[in-house]
Amino acid sequence: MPTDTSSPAASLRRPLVVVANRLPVKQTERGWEAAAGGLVTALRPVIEETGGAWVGWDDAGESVPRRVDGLPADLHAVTLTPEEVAGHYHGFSNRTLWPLFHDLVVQPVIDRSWWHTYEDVNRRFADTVAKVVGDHDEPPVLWVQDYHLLPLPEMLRRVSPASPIGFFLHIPFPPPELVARLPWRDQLLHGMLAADSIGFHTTRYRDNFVRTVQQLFSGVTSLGDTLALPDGRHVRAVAHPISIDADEFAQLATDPETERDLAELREQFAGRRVFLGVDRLDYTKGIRHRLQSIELMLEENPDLRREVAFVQIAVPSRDDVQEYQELRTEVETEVGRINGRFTEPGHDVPVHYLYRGVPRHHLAAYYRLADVMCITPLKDGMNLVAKEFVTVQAAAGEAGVLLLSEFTGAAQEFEPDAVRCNPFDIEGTSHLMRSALTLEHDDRRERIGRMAESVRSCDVFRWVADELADIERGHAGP
Ligand code: ADQ
Repeated sequence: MPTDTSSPAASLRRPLVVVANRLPVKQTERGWEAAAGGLVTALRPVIEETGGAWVGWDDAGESVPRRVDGLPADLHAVTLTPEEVAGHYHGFSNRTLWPLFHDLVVQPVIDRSWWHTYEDVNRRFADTVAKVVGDHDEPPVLWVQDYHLLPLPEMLRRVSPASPIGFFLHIPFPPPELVARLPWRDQLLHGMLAADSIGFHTTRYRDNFVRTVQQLFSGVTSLGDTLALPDGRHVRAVAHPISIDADEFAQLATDPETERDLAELREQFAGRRVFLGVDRLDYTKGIRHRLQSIELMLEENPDLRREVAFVQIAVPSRDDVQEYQELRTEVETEVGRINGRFTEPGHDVPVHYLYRGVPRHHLAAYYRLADVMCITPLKDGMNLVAKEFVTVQAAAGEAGVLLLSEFTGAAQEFEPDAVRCNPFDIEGTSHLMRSALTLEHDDRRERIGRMAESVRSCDVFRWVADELADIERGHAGP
Protein backbone atom coordinates (compact mmCIF):
# COMPACT_ATOMS: atom_id res chain seq x y z
CA MET A 1 0.00 0.00 0.00
CA PRO A 2 1.24 3.51 -0.71
CA THR A 3 2.12 5.55 2.37
CA ASP A 4 0.73 8.62 0.63
CA THR A 5 -3.04 8.33 0.85
CA SER A 6 -3.52 9.98 -2.53
CA SER A 7 -3.09 7.52 -5.39
CA PRO A 8 0.17 7.75 -7.37
CA ALA A 9 -2.10 7.86 -10.42
CA ALA A 10 -3.93 10.95 -9.16
CA SER A 11 -1.79 13.30 -11.22
CA LEU A 12 -1.88 10.96 -14.18
CA ARG A 13 -4.90 11.00 -16.43
CA ARG A 14 -3.28 9.34 -19.41
CA PRO A 15 -2.19 5.75 -19.97
CA LEU A 16 1.38 4.98 -18.94
CA VAL A 17 3.96 3.20 -21.08
CA VAL A 18 7.07 2.04 -19.23
CA VAL A 19 10.11 1.42 -21.42
CA ALA A 20 12.93 -0.57 -19.81
CA ASN A 21 15.70 -2.82 -21.05
CA ARG A 22 13.90 -5.97 -19.89
CA LEU A 23 10.28 -7.01 -19.66
CA PRO A 24 9.34 -7.75 -16.02
CA VAL A 25 8.28 -11.36 -16.72
CA LYS A 26 9.81 -14.79 -16.51
CA GLN A 27 8.91 -18.18 -17.90
CA THR A 28 8.64 -20.88 -15.22
CA GLU A 29 7.40 -24.47 -15.12
CA ARG A 30 3.99 -22.99 -14.30
CA GLY A 31 4.07 -20.72 -17.38
CA TRP A 32 4.68 -16.97 -17.68
CA GLU A 33 4.75 -14.96 -14.44
CA ALA A 34 5.39 -11.35 -13.40
CA ALA A 35 8.93 -10.98 -12.01
CA ALA A 36 9.14 -9.88 -8.37
CA GLY A 37 10.45 -6.36 -7.90
CA GLY A 38 9.66 -3.04 -6.31
CA LEU A 39 9.05 -1.19 -9.58
CA VAL A 40 6.45 -3.69 -10.76
CA THR A 41 4.68 -3.67 -7.36
CA ALA A 42 4.64 0.11 -7.25
CA LEU A 43 3.36 0.51 -10.80
CA ARG A 44 0.57 -2.04 -10.45
CA PRO A 45 -1.97 0.33 -8.83
CA VAL A 46 -1.05 3.11 -11.28
CA ILE A 47 -1.48 1.01 -14.40
CA GLU A 48 -4.64 -0.60 -13.01
CA GLU A 49 -6.13 2.88 -12.85
CA THR A 50 -4.78 4.43 -16.06
CA GLY A 51 -4.14 1.40 -18.28
CA GLY A 52 -0.81 1.02 -19.92
CA ALA A 53 1.96 -1.05 -21.37
CA TRP A 54 5.54 -2.18 -20.79
CA VAL A 55 8.08 -2.30 -23.60
CA GLY A 56 11.32 -4.25 -23.12
CA TRP A 57 13.66 -6.80 -24.60
CA ASP A 58 12.92 -10.46 -24.00
CA ASP A 59 14.68 -13.49 -25.52
CA ALA A 60 11.30 -15.10 -26.15
CA GLY A 61 10.35 -12.23 -28.50
CA GLU A 62 7.00 -12.68 -30.18
CA SER A 63 6.06 -15.61 -27.96
CA VAL A 64 5.83 -13.43 -24.83
CA PRO A 65 2.09 -13.29 -24.02
CA ARG A 66 0.35 -9.89 -24.19
CA ARG A 67 -0.72 -10.23 -20.53
CA VAL A 68 0.49 -12.24 -17.51
CA ASP A 69 -1.17 -12.69 -14.10
CA GLY A 70 -0.26 -10.04 -11.58
CA LEU A 71 0.74 -7.38 -14.10
CA PRO A 72 -2.05 -5.24 -15.51
CA ALA A 73 0.07 -3.89 -18.42
CA ASP A 74 0.18 -5.01 -22.05
CA LEU A 75 3.59 -6.52 -22.76
CA HIS A 76 5.46 -5.63 -25.93
CA ALA A 77 8.73 -7.47 -26.48
CA VAL A 78 11.58 -5.95 -28.46
CA THR A 79 13.31 -8.81 -30.25
CA LEU A 80 17.09 -8.54 -30.59
CA THR A 81 19.59 -10.67 -32.49
CA PRO A 82 22.58 -12.16 -30.59
CA GLU A 83 24.81 -9.54 -32.30
CA GLU A 84 22.55 -6.74 -31.08
CA VAL A 85 22.55 -8.11 -27.53
CA ALA A 86 26.36 -8.34 -27.67
CA GLY A 87 26.84 -4.75 -28.88
CA HIS A 88 24.03 -3.04 -26.97
CA TYR A 89 23.74 -4.91 -23.68
CA HIS A 90 27.04 -6.70 -23.02
CA GLY A 91 29.09 -4.12 -24.92
CA PHE A 92 28.13 -0.45 -24.81
CA SER A 93 25.74 -0.63 -21.82
CA ASN A 94 27.79 -2.88 -19.55
CA ARG A 95 31.41 -2.43 -20.64
CA THR A 96 31.35 1.26 -21.62
CA LEU A 97 28.61 3.13 -19.74
CA TRP A 98 28.43 0.99 -16.57
CA PRO A 99 32.12 1.36 -15.54
CA LEU A 100 32.31 5.00 -16.69
CA PHE A 101 29.20 5.99 -14.72
CA HIS A 102 30.56 4.12 -11.67
CA ASP A 103 33.59 6.41 -11.52
CA LEU A 104 35.92 4.12 -13.53
CA VAL A 105 36.17 1.38 -10.89
CA VAL A 106 37.26 -0.63 -13.91
CA GLN A 107 38.45 0.80 -17.22
CA PRO A 108 35.59 1.32 -19.73
CA VAL A 109 36.03 -0.20 -23.19
CA ILE A 110 35.44 2.25 -26.03
CA ASP A 111 34.33 0.46 -29.21
CA ARG A 112 32.75 2.34 -32.12
CA SER A 113 30.84 -0.67 -33.39
CA TRP A 114 29.12 -1.08 -29.99
CA TRP A 115 28.00 2.54 -30.14
CA HIS A 116 26.36 2.02 -33.54
CA THR A 117 24.58 -1.08 -32.28
CA TYR A 118 23.51 0.79 -29.13
CA GLU A 119 21.92 3.52 -31.25
CA ASP A 120 20.28 0.98 -33.59
CA VAL A 121 18.82 -0.94 -30.66
CA ASN A 122 17.45 2.28 -29.16
CA ARG A 123 15.77 2.89 -32.55
CA ARG A 124 14.24 -0.59 -32.35
CA PHE A 125 12.79 0.32 -28.95
CA ALA A 126 11.43 3.57 -30.44
CA ASP A 127 9.77 1.61 -33.28
CA THR A 128 8.04 -0.68 -30.78
CA VAL A 129 6.90 2.28 -28.67
CA ALA A 130 5.52 3.90 -31.87
CA LYS A 131 3.24 0.89 -32.40
CA VAL A 132 2.08 1.03 -28.76
CA VAL A 133 1.36 4.76 -28.99
CA GLY A 134 -0.73 4.03 -32.09
CA ASP A 135 -2.96 1.71 -29.98
CA HIS A 136 -4.04 4.61 -27.73
CA ASP A 137 -6.55 7.37 -28.45
CA GLU A 138 -4.56 9.98 -26.55
CA PRO A 139 -0.77 10.32 -26.33
CA PRO A 140 0.34 8.20 -23.35
CA VAL A 141 2.96 9.16 -20.77
CA LEU A 142 6.25 7.52 -21.83
CA TRP A 143 8.56 6.68 -18.92
CA VAL A 144 12.03 5.46 -19.94
CA GLN A 145 14.27 3.59 -17.48
CA ASP A 146 18.04 3.55 -17.20
CA TYR A 147 21.37 3.70 -18.98
CA HIS A 148 20.54 1.17 -21.70
CA LEU A 149 18.19 3.75 -23.22
CA LEU A 150 19.87 7.17 -22.86
CA PRO A 151 19.19 8.32 -26.47
CA LEU A 152 15.58 7.10 -26.40
CA PRO A 153 13.71 10.20 -25.10
CA GLU A 154 14.85 12.18 -28.18
CA MET A 155 13.70 9.38 -30.50
CA LEU A 156 10.35 9.18 -28.67
CA ARG A 157 9.82 12.94 -28.98
CA ARG A 158 9.66 12.40 -32.76
CA VAL A 159 7.44 9.33 -32.40
CA SER A 160 4.88 10.96 -30.08
CA PRO A 161 5.43 14.75 -29.89
CA ALA A 162 2.43 15.34 -27.60
CA SER A 163 3.41 12.71 -24.98
CA PRO A 164 4.81 13.68 -21.59
CA ILE A 165 8.21 11.92 -21.51
CA GLY A 166 10.18 11.00 -18.41
CA PHE A 167 13.58 9.41 -17.93
CA PHE A 168 14.98 7.87 -14.74
CA LEU A 169 18.63 6.87 -14.26
CA HIS A 170 19.08 3.96 -11.83
CA ILE A 171 22.87 4.27 -11.65
CA PRO A 172 25.02 7.23 -10.56
CA PHE A 173 25.56 10.18 -12.88
CA PRO A 174 29.31 10.88 -12.71
CA PRO A 175 31.12 14.23 -12.60
CA PRO A 176 31.46 16.20 -15.88
CA GLU A 177 35.12 15.34 -16.46
CA LEU A 178 34.26 11.63 -16.72
CA VAL A 179 31.28 12.08 -19.04
CA ALA A 180 33.45 14.37 -21.19
CA ARG A 181 35.66 11.40 -22.13
CA LEU A 182 32.89 9.69 -24.06
CA PRO A 183 33.14 10.31 -27.80
CA TRP A 184 29.31 10.18 -28.01
CA ARG A 185 28.59 12.37 -24.98
CA ASP A 186 26.66 15.01 -26.98
CA GLN A 187 24.30 12.46 -28.51
CA LEU A 188 23.64 10.85 -25.13
CA LEU A 189 22.97 14.14 -23.35
CA HIS A 190 20.75 15.43 -26.16
CA GLY A 191 18.90 12.13 -25.96
CA MET A 192 18.18 12.62 -22.25
CA LEU A 193 17.39 16.33 -22.55
CA ALA A 194 14.47 15.63 -24.87
CA ALA A 195 12.55 14.30 -21.83
CA ASP A 196 10.25 16.59 -19.85
CA SER A 197 11.72 15.34 -16.58
CA ILE A 198 15.00 13.54 -15.84
CA GLY A 199 15.17 11.75 -12.49
CA PHE A 200 18.24 10.76 -10.44
CA HIS A 201 18.53 9.02 -7.05
CA THR A 202 20.34 11.89 -5.30
CA THR A 203 20.94 15.62 -5.54
CA ARG A 204 24.64 14.88 -6.09
CA TYR A 205 23.95 12.92 -9.31
CA ARG A 206 21.42 15.54 -10.40
CA ASP A 207 23.98 18.30 -9.82
CA ASN A 208 26.64 16.33 -11.76
CA PHE A 209 24.20 16.14 -14.68
CA VAL A 210 23.39 19.85 -14.55
CA ARG A 211 27.09 20.80 -14.36
CA THR A 212 27.89 18.46 -17.27
CA VAL A 213 25.20 19.94 -19.48
CA GLN A 214 26.28 23.48 -18.59
CA GLN A 215 29.96 22.76 -19.23
CA LEU A 216 29.44 21.01 -22.55
CA PHE A 217 26.62 23.12 -24.05
CA SER A 218 26.48 26.90 -24.03
CA GLY A 219 23.38 28.89 -23.17
CA VAL A 220 21.87 26.45 -20.63
CA THR A 221 20.61 28.04 -17.42
CA SER A 222 19.52 26.29 -14.27
CA LEU A 223 16.67 27.65 -12.13
CA GLY A 224 15.93 25.43 -9.14
CA ASP A 225 14.90 22.04 -10.54
CA THR A 226 14.49 23.36 -14.08
CA LEU A 227 16.98 23.66 -16.91
CA ALA A 228 16.27 26.29 -19.57
CA LEU A 229 17.74 25.20 -22.91
CA PRO A 230 18.88 27.55 -25.70
CA ASP A 231 16.00 26.39 -27.94
CA GLY A 232 13.49 27.71 -25.39
CA ARG A 233 12.52 24.30 -23.96
CA HIS A 234 12.46 23.67 -20.21
CA VAL A 235 13.42 20.32 -18.68
CA ARG A 236 13.10 19.25 -15.07
CA ALA A 237 16.16 17.61 -13.46
CA VAL A 238 15.08 16.11 -10.14
CA ALA A 239 16.32 13.88 -7.32
CA HIS A 240 13.93 11.07 -6.35
CA PRO A 241 15.54 8.30 -4.30
CA ILE A 242 14.19 4.88 -5.31
CA SER A 243 12.99 2.65 -2.52
CA ILE A 244 11.28 -0.64 -1.68
CA ASP A 245 7.76 -1.81 -0.81
CA ALA A 246 8.42 -1.35 2.93
CA ASP A 247 5.15 -2.99 4.05
CA GLU A 248 5.94 -6.10 2.05
CA PHE A 249 9.40 -6.47 3.59
CA ALA A 250 8.06 -5.71 7.09
CA GLN A 251 5.54 -8.54 6.69
CA LEU A 252 8.17 -10.86 5.29
CA ALA A 253 10.28 -10.27 8.40
CA THR A 254 8.01 -12.35 10.63
CA ASP A 255 6.47 -14.64 8.03
CA PRO A 256 6.35 -18.25 9.32
CA GLU A 257 8.66 -19.40 6.51
CA THR A 258 11.18 -16.71 7.45
CA GLU A 259 10.95 -17.76 11.12
CA ARG A 260 11.59 -21.40 10.15
CA ASP A 261 14.63 -20.49 8.08
CA LEU A 262 15.91 -18.20 10.81
CA ALA A 263 15.64 -20.92 13.47
CA GLU A 264 17.84 -23.18 11.32
CA LEU A 265 20.36 -20.42 10.68
CA ARG A 266 20.51 -19.51 14.38
CA GLU A 267 21.31 -23.12 15.15
CA GLN A 268 23.97 -23.27 12.44
CA PHE A 269 25.67 -20.06 13.63
CA ALA A 270 25.07 -20.51 17.37
CA GLY A 271 27.66 -18.71 19.50
CA ARG A 272 28.97 -16.61 16.62
CA ARG A 273 28.36 -13.01 15.55
CA VAL A 274 27.44 -12.88 11.87
CA PHE A 275 28.67 -10.40 9.26
CA LEU A 276 26.57 -10.48 6.08
CA GLY A 277 27.05 -9.35 2.47
CA VAL A 278 24.26 -9.64 -0.17
CA ASP A 279 24.96 -8.43 -3.69
CA ARG A 280 24.86 -9.13 -7.37
CA LEU A 281 28.35 -10.37 -8.16
CA ASP A 282 29.50 -7.06 -9.60
CA TYR A 283 32.86 -5.27 -9.29
CA THR A 284 31.06 -2.08 -8.20
CA LYS A 285 29.80 -3.78 -5.04
CA GLY A 286 33.24 -3.90 -3.38
CA ILE A 287 33.08 -7.60 -2.48
CA ARG A 288 36.85 -8.12 -2.82
CA HIS A 289 37.66 -5.08 -0.69
CA ARG A 290 35.12 -6.31 1.90
CA LEU A 291 36.78 -9.74 2.02
CA GLN A 292 40.17 -8.09 2.48
CA SER A 293 38.82 -6.08 5.42
CA ILE A 294 37.43 -9.27 6.96
CA GLU A 295 40.78 -10.96 6.43
CA LEU A 296 42.62 -8.11 8.15
CA MET A 297 40.17 -8.14 11.05
CA LEU A 298 40.76 -11.88 11.56
CA GLU A 299 44.52 -11.42 11.19
CA GLU A 300 44.66 -8.67 13.83
CA ASN A 301 42.12 -10.22 16.21
CA PRO A 302 42.88 -13.92 16.77
CA ASP A 303 40.20 -13.92 19.52
CA LEU A 304 37.54 -13.34 16.87
CA ARG A 305 38.43 -16.31 14.68
CA ARG A 306 36.03 -18.68 16.41
CA GLU A 307 33.55 -15.98 17.36
CA VAL A 308 32.53 -14.49 14.04
CA ALA A 309 31.31 -15.79 10.70
CA PHE A 310 31.07 -13.89 7.44
CA VAL A 311 28.29 -14.92 5.02
CA GLN A 312 28.53 -13.61 1.47
CA ILE A 313 25.53 -14.27 -0.77
CA ALA A 314 26.38 -13.33 -4.35
CA VAL A 315 23.77 -13.65 -7.06
CA PRO A 316 25.30 -14.48 -10.47
CA SER A 317 25.25 -11.51 -12.81
CA ARG A 318 26.35 -10.71 -16.40
CA ASP A 319 28.44 -13.85 -16.47
CA ASP A 320 28.89 -13.54 -20.26
CA VAL A 321 31.08 -10.47 -19.66
CA GLN A 322 34.82 -11.01 -19.22
CA GLU A 323 35.25 -8.63 -16.24
CA TYR A 324 32.51 -10.50 -14.35
CA GLN A 325 34.08 -13.90 -15.02
CA GLU A 326 37.41 -12.56 -13.73
CA LEU A 327 35.73 -11.08 -10.66
CA ARG A 328 34.16 -14.43 -9.80
CA THR A 329 37.55 -16.13 -9.94
CA GLU A 330 39.12 -13.39 -7.78
CA VAL A 331 36.35 -13.51 -5.16
CA GLU A 332 36.48 -17.29 -4.95
CA THR A 333 40.27 -17.25 -4.65
CA GLU A 334 39.97 -14.70 -1.85
CA VAL A 335 37.37 -16.79 0.02
CA GLY A 336 39.57 -19.89 -0.33
CA ARG A 337 42.62 -18.02 0.95
CA ILE A 338 40.85 -16.63 4.03
CA ASN A 339 39.34 -19.99 4.93
CA GLY A 340 42.70 -21.67 4.33
CA ARG A 341 44.41 -19.20 6.66
CA PHE A 342 41.91 -19.03 9.50
CA THR A 343 39.88 -22.24 9.71
CA GLU A 344 40.86 -24.07 12.88
CA PRO A 345 40.77 -27.87 13.02
CA GLY A 346 37.40 -29.08 14.29
CA HIS A 347 35.77 -25.67 13.75
CA ASP A 348 33.60 -24.18 11.02
CA VAL A 349 35.07 -22.01 8.24
CA PRO A 350 35.03 -18.25 8.86
CA VAL A 351 33.67 -17.34 5.39
CA HIS A 352 30.48 -18.88 3.99
CA TYR A 353 30.09 -18.12 0.31
CA LEU A 354 26.85 -18.76 -1.59
CA TYR A 355 27.01 -18.11 -5.34
CA ARG A 356 23.27 -18.03 -6.06
CA GLY A 357 20.07 -16.04 -5.70
CA VAL A 358 18.07 -17.01 -2.63
CA PRO A 359 14.26 -16.89 -2.18
CA ARG A 360 12.89 -13.79 -0.48
CA HIS A 361 11.95 -15.35 2.85
CA HIS A 362 15.42 -16.91 3.07
CA LEU A 363 16.97 -13.52 2.35
CA ALA A 364 14.80 -12.01 5.11
CA ALA A 365 16.03 -14.71 7.52
CA TYR A 366 19.64 -13.77 6.73
CA TYR A 367 18.81 -10.07 7.20
CA ARG A 368 17.43 -10.91 10.65
CA LEU A 369 20.40 -13.10 11.54
CA ALA A 370 23.02 -10.47 10.71
CA ASP A 371 24.80 -8.66 13.53
CA VAL A 372 26.61 -6.47 11.00
CA MET A 373 25.30 -5.95 7.46
CA CYS A 374 28.27 -5.04 5.27
CA ILE A 375 27.22 -2.87 2.32
CA THR A 376 30.51 -1.65 0.95
CA PRO A 377 30.18 -0.74 -2.76
CA LEU A 378 32.93 1.24 -4.42
CA LYS A 379 30.05 3.08 -6.11
CA ASP A 380 26.31 2.34 -6.14
CA GLY A 381 23.39 4.41 -7.44
CA MET A 382 21.20 3.69 -4.42
CA ASN A 383 21.47 0.12 -2.99
CA LEU A 384 18.13 -1.44 -2.14
CA VAL A 385 19.67 -4.18 0.01
CA ALA A 386 20.37 -1.52 2.68
CA LYS A 387 16.69 -0.52 2.69
CA GLU A 388 15.52 -4.13 2.81
CA PHE A 389 17.86 -4.91 5.71
CA VAL A 390 16.79 -2.05 8.00
CA THR A 391 13.11 -2.66 7.23
CA VAL A 392 13.27 -6.38 8.06
CA GLN A 393 15.40 -5.81 11.18
CA ALA A 394 13.10 -3.10 12.59
CA ALA A 395 9.90 -5.06 11.87
CA ALA A 396 11.26 -8.04 13.83
CA GLY A 397 12.74 -5.98 16.70
CA GLU A 398 16.34 -6.91 15.83
CA ALA A 399 19.32 -4.68 16.61
CA GLY A 400 21.91 -5.20 13.89
CA VAL A 401 24.39 -2.64 12.59
CA LEU A 402 24.41 -1.27 9.04
CA LEU A 403 27.97 -0.71 7.82
CA LEU A 404 27.44 1.43 4.72
CA SER A 405 29.82 2.74 2.08
CA GLU A 406 29.84 6.50 1.69
CA PHE A 407 29.79 5.92 -2.09
CA THR A 408 26.20 4.63 -2.18
CA GLY A 409 23.12 6.75 -2.81
CA ALA A 410 21.62 5.22 0.36
CA ALA A 411 24.38 6.83 2.48
CA GLN A 412 22.81 10.25 1.91
CA GLU A 413 19.53 9.04 3.43
CA PHE A 414 20.93 6.98 6.31
CA GLU A 415 23.28 9.54 7.75
CA PRO A 416 24.09 9.47 10.70
CA ASP A 417 22.53 6.15 11.76
CA ALA A 418 24.53 3.85 9.51
CA VAL A 419 28.20 3.29 10.32
CA ARG A 420 29.76 5.07 7.37
CA CYS A 421 32.84 3.54 5.74
CA ASN A 422 35.26 4.16 2.90
CA PRO A 423 35.56 0.68 1.33
CA PHE A 424 38.86 1.58 -0.39
CA ASP A 425 40.36 1.96 3.10
CA ILE A 426 40.78 -1.73 3.96
CA GLU A 427 42.32 -1.07 7.36
CA GLY A 428 39.79 1.61 8.37
CA THR A 429 36.88 -0.61 7.31
CA SER A 430 38.28 -3.60 9.22
CA HIS A 431 38.47 -1.45 12.36
CA LEU A 432 34.88 -0.26 11.83
CA MET A 433 33.77 -3.88 11.44
CA ARG A 434 35.44 -4.74 14.74
CA SER A 435 34.00 -1.74 16.58
CA ALA A 436 30.49 -2.34 15.16
CA LEU A 437 30.41 -5.38 17.45
CA THR A 438 30.84 -3.17 20.50
CA LEU A 439 27.92 -0.73 19.92
CA GLU A 440 25.32 -0.79 22.71
CA HIS A 441 22.15 -2.78 22.07
CA ASP A 442 19.75 0.15 22.62
CA ASP A 443 21.78 2.43 20.39
CA ARG A 444 21.75 -0.17 17.59
CA ARG A 445 18.05 -0.71 17.92
CA GLU A 446 17.25 2.99 17.83
CA ARG A 447 19.42 3.53 14.77
CA ILE A 448 17.71 0.65 12.92
CA GLY A 449 14.32 2.09 13.92
CA ARG A 450 15.13 5.56 12.56
CA MET A 451 16.48 4.21 9.28
CA ALA A 452 13.43 1.94 8.82
CA GLU A 453 11.14 4.88 9.47
CA SER A 454 12.87 6.90 6.76
CA VAL A 455 12.37 3.99 4.30
CA ARG A 456 8.70 3.66 5.30
CA SER A 457 8.00 7.34 4.77
CA CYS A 458 9.81 7.35 1.43
CA ASP A 459 8.85 3.99 -0.07
CA VAL A 460 8.68 2.92 -3.71
CA PHE A 461 5.06 4.10 -4.06
CA ARG A 462 6.18 7.58 -3.11
CA TRP A 463 9.02 7.33 -5.65
CA VAL A 464 6.60 6.46 -8.47
CA ALA A 465 4.20 9.23 -7.42
CA ASP A 466 7.00 11.83 -7.32
CA GLU A 467 8.41 10.75 -10.67
CA LEU A 468 5.04 10.81 -12.43
CA ALA A 469 4.13 14.17 -10.90
CA ASP A 470 7.37 15.70 -12.18
CA ILE A 471 6.89 14.27 -15.67
CA GLU A 472 3.46 15.96 -15.82
CA ARG A 473 4.87 19.17 -14.33
CA GLY A 474 7.75 19.22 -16.83
CA HIS A 475 5.31 18.62 -19.69
CA ALA A 476 3.01 21.43 -18.54
CA GLY A 477 5.99 23.84 -18.65
CA PRO A 478 7.17 26.53 -16.22
P1 ADQ B 1 21.44 -3.43 -8.33
O1 ADQ B 1 22.85 -3.10 -8.68
O2 ADQ B 1 20.97 -4.75 -8.77
O3 ADQ B 1 20.43 -2.30 -8.84
P2 ADQ B 1 20.35 -3.17 -5.51
O4 ADQ B 1 19.69 -1.84 -5.47
O5 ADQ B 1 21.05 -3.49 -4.25
O6 ADQ B 1 21.40 -3.32 -6.69
O7 ADQ B 1 19.24 -4.26 -5.79
C1 ADQ B 1 19.54 -5.61 -5.76
C2 ADQ B 1 18.26 -6.43 -5.58
O8 ADQ B 1 18.60 -7.79 -5.82
C3 ADQ B 1 17.72 -6.32 -4.16
O9 ADQ B 1 16.32 -6.23 -4.20
C4 ADQ B 1 18.16 -7.64 -3.50
O10 ADQ B 1 17.23 -8.16 -2.58
C5 ADQ B 1 18.28 -8.57 -4.68
N1 ADQ B 1 19.39 -9.53 -4.42
C6 ADQ B 1 20.70 -9.25 -4.34
N2 ADQ B 1 21.41 -10.37 -4.08
C7 ADQ B 1 20.51 -11.36 -4.00
C8 ADQ B 1 20.62 -12.76 -3.77
N3 ADQ B 1 21.80 -13.37 -3.60
N4 ADQ B 1 19.47 -13.48 -3.76
C9 ADQ B 1 18.29 -12.89 -3.96
N5 ADQ B 1 18.13 -11.58 -4.18
C10 ADQ B 1 19.23 -10.82 -4.22
C11 ADQ B 1 20.53 -1.10 -9.65
C12 ADQ B 1 21.54 -0.07 -9.14
C13 ADQ B 1 21.27 0.27 -7.68
C14 ADQ B 1 19.83 0.76 -7.51
C15 ADQ B 1 18.85 -0.20 -8.19
C16 ADQ B 1 17.43 0.37 -8.25
O11 ADQ B 1 22.88 -0.54 -9.31
O12 ADQ B 1 22.17 1.27 -7.22
O13 ADQ B 1 19.51 0.82 -6.13
O14 ADQ B 1 19.23 -0.49 -9.53
O15 ADQ B 1 17.42 1.61 -8.88
